[in-house]
Amino acid sequence: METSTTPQRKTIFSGVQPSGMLTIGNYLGSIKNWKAFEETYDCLYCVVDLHAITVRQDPAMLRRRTYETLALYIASGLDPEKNTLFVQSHVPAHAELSWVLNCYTMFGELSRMTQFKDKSRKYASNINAGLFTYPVLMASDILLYQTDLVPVGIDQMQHIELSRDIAGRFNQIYGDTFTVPEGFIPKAGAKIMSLAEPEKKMSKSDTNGNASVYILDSRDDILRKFKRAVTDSDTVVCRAEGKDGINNLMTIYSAFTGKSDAEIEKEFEGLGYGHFKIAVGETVADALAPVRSEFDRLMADKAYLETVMKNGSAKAAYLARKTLSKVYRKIGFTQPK
Ligand code: AQP
Repeated sequence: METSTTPQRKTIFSGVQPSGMLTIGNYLGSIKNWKAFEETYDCLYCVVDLHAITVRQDPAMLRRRTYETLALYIASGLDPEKNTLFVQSHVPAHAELSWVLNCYTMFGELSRMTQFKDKSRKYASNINAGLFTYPVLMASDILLYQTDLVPVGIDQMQHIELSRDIAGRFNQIYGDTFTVPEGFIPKAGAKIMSLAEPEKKMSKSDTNGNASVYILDSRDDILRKFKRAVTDSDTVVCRAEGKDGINNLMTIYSAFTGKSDAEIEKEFEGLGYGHFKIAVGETVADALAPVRSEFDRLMADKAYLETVMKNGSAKAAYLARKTLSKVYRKIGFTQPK
C-alpha cells in the first residue's frame, strides 16, 4: 500500500525592536518581505521588546512603540490568522533559554560582534551587559522555534552566524536539539543607507532628522527628505563606486518598483538628480500611503491588537516550551511531573 506523507512545513522567525519609529530600512530589509512566506511556511514574527531595553527606553514610549510595531506588521500585509504575531516579553521562554545559551557562548565571540562595537560607541555611557549578550537572546529567539529561515537585513547576518555556531555547539555536546538556521537576505533593500550620510546604515534611532525616512512619515516629509538627500557633484543617474547617495536612492527605487539598475538608468537618462529624487520620493510616499492608513485604523482598535498579541503568545509559548523542556532535559535539569 502506498502511503503519502505531507512534507513538514519549514519555520520562519524574525522580529523588529520597538526602539523607535520603523524606517524604510526596517521595511525593505525585513517586514515587507515577510508576507511572501505566509502560505508556505510556519511563520513567527515577534516584537522584540526585551532587545529594545539594551538601550534606555522611556517606559510610556516603549509601550506605545510595541503596539505600533505590531500594528505595522499587520498594516504591511501580515495576516494574524496565517502568521504567529507576538511580543517577546509575553513568552518567558526567550529569557530562560537565553540564560542557558549564555553558558554556551564565548566571551571572545561576543566581543567580535560589530553591532556591539557600534552601539558601545553610540551609547558610551550605558554599555550594559545586555548590550553585550544581545546576540545570545537573538539566538534564543530563533532556536526556540526550531527555525529554518530568518529573513533579516545584512546588518543582522553576523548574529545569525553566531546563532548557527551556538546551535552547532549545543548539538555536538548533547545530540540533535536545535535546527541550525539559515539567514535570508532580500535581493533588493538588504541594506538601506542614511539619506544624510549615505556611507552609514539608515537606523530608526538616528537623531539626525533628515537621515531616516519613517514608514509613518507624512507625504510632505517623505518628499522633503528625498529632495534633501545627500548625493555627489555628478549629474548622471547611474550606479557607480563613490556615488553612495545615488546608489542608495537607486536601491530604494528598485526595491519599491522592482526595476533593475539598467531600467532606472534609462528612465532618468539626461534628467539629472533633482528629477530622480522627486520620483523616488513620490514612489515611496505612494507605496507607504496604504500602510499608513491601515496603521491608523489598527491603532484605533487596541482591543483587536491585544487579541492578536494574546493569541500569538499562546501559540508561541506552546512551541517554545517544547524546545525549552528538551534543552532542560538534555543538560540535566530536574523536571518533576
Ligand atoms: N538600514 C537597513 N536596511 C535594511 N534592513 C535593515 N534593518 C535595520 N536597518 C536596516 C533590518 O530591520 C530588522 C529589524 O531591525 P532591529 O529593530 O532588530 O534592529 P536594527 O538592525 O538595529 O535596526 P535599526 O533600525 O538600526 O534600529 P536601532 O536604531 O534601534 O538600532 C532587521 O532584520 C534588520 O536587519
